[in-house]
Amino acid sequence: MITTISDVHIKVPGDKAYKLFLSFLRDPIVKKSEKVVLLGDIFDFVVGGDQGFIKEFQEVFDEIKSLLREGKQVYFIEGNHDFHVGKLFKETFPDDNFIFSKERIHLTHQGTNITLCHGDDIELDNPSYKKYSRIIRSKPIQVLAEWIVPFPFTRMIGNWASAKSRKKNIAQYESKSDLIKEKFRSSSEAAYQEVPSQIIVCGHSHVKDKYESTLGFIYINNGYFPNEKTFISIEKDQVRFNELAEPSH
Ligand SMILES: [Mn+2]
Repeated sequence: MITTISDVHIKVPGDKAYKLFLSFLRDPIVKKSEKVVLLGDIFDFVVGGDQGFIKEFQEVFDEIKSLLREGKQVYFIEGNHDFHVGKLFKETFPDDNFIFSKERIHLTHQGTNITLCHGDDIELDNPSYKKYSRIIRSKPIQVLAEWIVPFPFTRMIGNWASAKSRKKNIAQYESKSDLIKEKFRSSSEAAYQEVPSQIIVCGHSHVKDKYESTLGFIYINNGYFPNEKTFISIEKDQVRFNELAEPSH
């Protein structure tokens, strides 16, 4: 089984998102899965190579280490709130079972082809966001963030990303969620045309959805985790939402 989650948006240790994420990492369904896929925006702001992030969220990183010790594969796919973290995370998890990716991945599990992406990469339209994202996630900025000026500089980027996202969230929850749902369904269909998978998992939209496309695949998105408190599991060709066994700690 694969379990996957996105858009937790942990801001500070001990906040609601932090506790819920620990509940996810300790959930019995997660504990019996072979692959755990962290699909981006787990943190509201972790950018660059600063070890301070590991200390700040120590309990979370220790819990991920224990999943790796149990022999699970743990994937981390960058979001638009936690990026340029390849160097830092690979140092933190020096384990072949930890798989880091800056972009979407395609894998076959129990005979099912699955695409896993944060979602901003497949999202149709939104040219101003794409321009911003191309700059902020470019190689020169990655080198700066990972090696040269980690903290104050990345904090600035993070605040900028969070402000953009807050604006986005307010808009989404107020009136646009149906439009966004439709847009992500179309975006997943465009992604399917590039690489056909039976299941396409996305985050980023903050709109929870499960949709069977007439093209013959399933698109699923766990939405904004602190509100939904659900995560996704995939067993053979079955994909579903799961409630947390312990939604609070
Ligand atoms: Mn996002």
